[in-house]
Amino acid sequence: MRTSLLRRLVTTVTALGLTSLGMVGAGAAPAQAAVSDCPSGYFCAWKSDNGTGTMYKTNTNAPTLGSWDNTFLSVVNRTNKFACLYDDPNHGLVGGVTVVESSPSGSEWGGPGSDSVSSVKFVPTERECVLPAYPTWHAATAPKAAGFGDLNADRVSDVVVRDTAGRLWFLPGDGSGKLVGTGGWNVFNSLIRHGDYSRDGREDVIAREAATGKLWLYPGTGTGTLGARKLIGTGGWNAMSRLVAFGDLNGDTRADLVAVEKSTGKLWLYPGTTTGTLGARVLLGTGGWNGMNALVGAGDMNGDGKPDLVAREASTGKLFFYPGRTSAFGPRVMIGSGGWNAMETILGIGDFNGDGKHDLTAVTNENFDSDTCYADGCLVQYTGTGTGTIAPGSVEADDWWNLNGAF
Ligand SMILES: [Ca+2]
Ligand SMILES: [Ca+2]
Ligand SMILES: [Ca+2]
Ligand SMILES: [Ca+2]
Repeated sequence: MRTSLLRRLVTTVTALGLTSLGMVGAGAAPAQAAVSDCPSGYFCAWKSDNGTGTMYKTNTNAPTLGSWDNTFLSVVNRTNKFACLYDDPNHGLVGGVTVVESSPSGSEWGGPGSDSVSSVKFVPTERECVLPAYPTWHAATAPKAAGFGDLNADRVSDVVVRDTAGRLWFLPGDGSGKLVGTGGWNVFNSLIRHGDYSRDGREDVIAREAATGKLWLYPGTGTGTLGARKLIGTGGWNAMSRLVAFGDLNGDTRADLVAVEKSTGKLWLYPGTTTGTLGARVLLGTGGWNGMNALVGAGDMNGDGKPDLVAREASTGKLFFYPGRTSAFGPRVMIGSGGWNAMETILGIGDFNGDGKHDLTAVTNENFDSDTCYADGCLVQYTGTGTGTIAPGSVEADDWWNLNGAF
């Protein structure tokens, strides 16, 4: 779907002979408008293919182009947003759409990929040229009490998505999306949830700051939004390759964190405490956990009351189920025989189909190939059987591309 809707702008500055512009000799005609005449903060277009002649400019959405309709032959985007060029007026999607990336300096310019541009729109993320900022998420009401994978406590499994502009979107499960983080979230290199760390009965989010290795708690408010953050790890958390917000593994009813130590491959339990901070760590796995390239806090998939772990083995693409015990995991069981490296993200977000059993959700990467989805950006749903295993996957959406994580 994406390739038919989005064409990338190819810029070839030197091939278009721009270097000769401005080098007019004595007695020559006055210099024409050139690409460099496009003001900072504007999108500009010309009827010539080399950025000369009469110049069109705008920095606001243009549903129609008047006398400029179907005339753009060269363009430059000096705004700080993506410029979407539509073959249809009014930003319609029947014809083609070209995305022109931001080039504030104006150094990147070229042909628009179409001589039939009829409207222009500016958006913060590329996907918004053709789709909402957030992807499609549908889930059913679960019969059991709220708690796992349910930030707004309505018993419907929900997802939080980060977009490429650093915003957070809360997807309640009815196909809609709500902006819950207006920007700045790209400073984190890990975003996790699953469990109530602050003990107010609401699920919280934990974020690791890439630049500092600090760990922050963003308390859930119970509506899908997040409250004022609190520092729960003063530094050093970048020594961990993977963090999993897990639910309660040690059985004290407080949610815990599980993490893999990069240098040793050890798996550690960081217990939640009465104050909402993390207590002294406990060894869960003596080594080898660096061989896993995804860890998923999946909730209680086998129905014994203890949350379980799902992990992907990097070398084989196999998926394993580790049943939770008290401050430990039982022997693992293979629940996916291969191919799981074609998933960009594997999410444990509770019971999405409302049968009372925890399920798994995955978003594909460029290596995925099936009858119903090719390449990245598909949402594949795997219903849990209640024993820790999962049923074959079903592709439920194809608009999960051009995002920056989901949790
Ligand atoms: Ca919910
Ligand atoms: Ca605990
Ligand atoms: Ca369990
Ligand atoms: Ca289920």
